[in-house]
Amino acid sequence: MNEIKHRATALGFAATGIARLDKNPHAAELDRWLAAGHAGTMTYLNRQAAKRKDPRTIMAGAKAAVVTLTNYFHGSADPGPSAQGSGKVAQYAWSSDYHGVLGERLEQLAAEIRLLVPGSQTRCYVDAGPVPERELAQLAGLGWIGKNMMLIHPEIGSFTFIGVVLTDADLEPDLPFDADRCGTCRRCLDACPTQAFVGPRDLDARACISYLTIEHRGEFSVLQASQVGEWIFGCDVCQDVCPWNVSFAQATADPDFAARVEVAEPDIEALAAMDEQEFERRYAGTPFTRPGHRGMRRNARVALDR
Ligand code: B12
Ligand code: SF4
Ligand code: SF4
Repeated sequence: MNEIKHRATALGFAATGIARLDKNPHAAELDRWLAAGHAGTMTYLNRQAAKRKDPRTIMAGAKAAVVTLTNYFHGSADPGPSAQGSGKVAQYAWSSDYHGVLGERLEQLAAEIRLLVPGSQTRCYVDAGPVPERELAQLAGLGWIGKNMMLIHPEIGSFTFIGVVLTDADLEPDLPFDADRCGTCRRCLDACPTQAFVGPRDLDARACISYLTIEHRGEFSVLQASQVGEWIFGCDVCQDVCPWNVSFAQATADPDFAARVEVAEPDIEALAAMDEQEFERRYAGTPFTRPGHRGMRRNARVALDR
């Protein structure tokens, strides 16, 4: 369905592919990952497992997934230490909350699909929802799953958001991206500051800085605090070192993803002392609302104590 892809490009998506919905061929990997406890306190992943293992059950009659990538890269990979007085924030969080921006764009794409296939139904997902997004992106031909578990597009790299429109329209699927272009490389596994990878494509989220700074509630142990280091929201190390990003990632020119200095380079001294009202005023509508006032104050204090 080339017309859908043309319309997706016009809406600002960097790449689009179509996957036929079927049983998830890597359901066993998900089961093993959950059984090993690698999801930590993200218990919603256990509750959603049945749907992730068979995405046809997410929406009645769903036959296909239109999968999109949106580039959020802001500049050269591995930018070095954070600016003076500021903690490090993962690049995907440097702008306004992507859930809102992409949610609207996906709704526009869904409306186009319903126009092209009259009578069809659609449902949009980005990040929140029981959708195995990386798996569907690989099946839709958009790239391979790297050893760092990221979906890597061969011409764009991995600094991308995945957005999905499920539909009951009978769309012609793309071929899956079956090659594994990691080869013998293992830079991401070796560079992870917390050794969070148990093996290739197997991440113990409990040790991942992204999980610790965003999902973990309560204080950090002494070990966790030392591992988190300068990062106060997310972590980019396993993507910064990836040769596919070093060679191919291009900075986005999309105004909806323009970096906001108060998120990209937050003043950690101010953040560590900030009251809840001020936090709401400054950070409403940004990704910082996920860990919230408490979580971000904890992260800033730990970064200050280094
Ligand atoms: C929970 C979650 C996390 C957790 C756990 C991460 C993890 N590795 O699973 C935490 C909080 C740690 C996290 C961190 C990050 N996340 Co996150 N996260 C998710 C979420 C909500 C679910 C992922 C999940 O189900 N994990 C469980 C594992 C087992 O499943 P999976 O990742 O889908 O992996 C499947 C494949 O790997 C497949 N598989 C296994 N072996 C093989 C082998 C082959 C050959 C193939 C083809 C497939 C395959 O089986 C698995 C099960 O189906 C998704 C959104 C979504 N709805 O899917 C976003 C998502 C994966 N995250 C995303 C991002 C951006 C990040 C961060 C980069 C953010 C940051 N900078 O801090 C980091 C990256 C950490 C990393 N290296 O994975 C993006 C990834 C985009 C991309 N291009 O890949 C997603 C898709 C959100 C989005 N809509 O854009 N995240
Ligand atoms: S995001 Fe950071 S801590 Fe998490 S796996 Fe990648 S390098 Fe390790
Ligand atoms: S750093 Fe190397 S092993 Fe890791 S995802 Fe990139 S190419 Fe694959």
